[in-house]
Amino acid sequence: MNKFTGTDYFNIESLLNEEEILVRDTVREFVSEQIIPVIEEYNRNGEFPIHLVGKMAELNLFGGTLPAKYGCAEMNNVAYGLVMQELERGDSGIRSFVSVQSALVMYPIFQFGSDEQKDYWLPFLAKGERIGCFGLTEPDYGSNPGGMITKAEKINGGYILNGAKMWITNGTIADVAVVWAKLDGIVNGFLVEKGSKGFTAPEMKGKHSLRASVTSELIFEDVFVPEKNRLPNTSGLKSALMCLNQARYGIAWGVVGAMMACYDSALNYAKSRIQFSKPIAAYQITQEKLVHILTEITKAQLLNLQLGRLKDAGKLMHTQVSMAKRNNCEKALEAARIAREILGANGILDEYPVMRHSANLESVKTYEGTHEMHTLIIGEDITGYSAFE
Ligand code: TGC
Ligand code: FAD
Repeated sequence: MNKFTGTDYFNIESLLNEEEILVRDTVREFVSEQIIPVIEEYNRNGEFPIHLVGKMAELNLFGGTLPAKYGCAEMNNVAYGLVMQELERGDSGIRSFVSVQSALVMYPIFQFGSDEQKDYWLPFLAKGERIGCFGLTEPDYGSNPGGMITKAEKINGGYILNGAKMWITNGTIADVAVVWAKLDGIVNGFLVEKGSKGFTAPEMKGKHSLRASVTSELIFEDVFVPEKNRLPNTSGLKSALMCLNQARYGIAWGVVGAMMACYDSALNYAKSRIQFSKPIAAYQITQEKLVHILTEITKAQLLNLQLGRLKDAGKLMHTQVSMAKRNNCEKALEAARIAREILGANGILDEYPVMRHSANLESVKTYEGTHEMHTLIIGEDITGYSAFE
């Protein structure tokens, strides 16, 4: 097989610095050598390739933008985005793992935790010696997490937690769950440790999407959470939403990797598949499809780069993250479906990555805020009218 060299029609590489290119190429090689050869089997078996955690930790991919004093790479946001892009070329489930560990577990501990919590948890999480998950969604509260019913009650020395979360990436394999619950009606963040009495995290089975990722329920029945495990600097739902911005940012970049994989597969296939005595790449309709995918990749890459530069400059608005997440997920799913068409019947086989990416992107378009939620977030920003209710 040819070495993957990226999809870069507009020479966007010329806008990257040396460190960003180095990070991208290192992860690209890792994905080609360590993820792509095994991912179809894990996907088929519905298992997360847990052996990759240590390898990704060696590459310092967890909590990539956080300070070196916690063992993190302290890279800029563009480099972090490129990590997400390359990982998702392998599989959305692997990018999800790193997203959750970095943006939804290490970030809230860093942002809202005490010094003791940061000093204790961040180095373990950076080394992949502890795995985390993020529990916001509930069975009856998905797009509207502010309605959550999971609650904490203050008692001597800590809190008693009751409720349930659903659709939680990494839940069953996590050592620590960042859990959002109402305390006196106000959303607070808590660190719930594996093995706490009354806490269970059964895996959800039967997924057609993100099969190489663990998705779980989190159930809390009178779980005691010690005072030291409340994130002291959270302030209502806004704190949870701040974490989502970090994860949505990574998704906007990640799905470009999935698009690249689909484009690469469709282009190579179209050049070699002969019908009516010619490669199907020689037909205008196939060319239009390939051009459409490539154009959407290029637009998404440019959107992401500016998003990253704004984030690095501290000027990013969460509505801009919504626009990139919304657009790029929609276009990635569309690209995967078109790529599948180009491969004809072969497109449904796991000999090619296209159908796996297409199925994964159904989840990616839904989680971290559905397409509709991001439409309404941007709609409210530009019109001044909230259309959620
Ligand atoms: P609302 O009244 O609009 O907002 C409450 C306060 O928060 C502020 N705010 C934000 N702040 C920072 N970042 C954001 N993205 C923010 N969005 C809102 C807002 O200004 C307000 O501040 P203040 O100072 O006035 O109090 O809250 P609402 O209850 O009306 O909800 C708004 C809505 C619908 C946009 C929000 O709930 C939402 O985003 N819903 C979508 C839910 C979602 O995305 N869930 C994701 C769960 S985690 C996940 O899916 C992980 S996937 C993992 C993987 O990669 O595998
Ligand atoms: P609902 O909110 O029930 O929405 C159903 C449909 O109604 C959607 O199309 C939605 O856009 C539409 N809709 C809802 N309200 C409106 C409205 N006001 N106007 C117009 N349309 C509306 N959550 C976590 O907390 N942590 C995780 O780690 C996590 N990982 C996940 C992993 C996977 C594989 C998946 C699939 C989900 C994960 N989620 C996680 C949950 C995810 O964030 C939610 O699925 C998502 O926020 C949508 O919620 P819902 O599925 O309950 O859909």
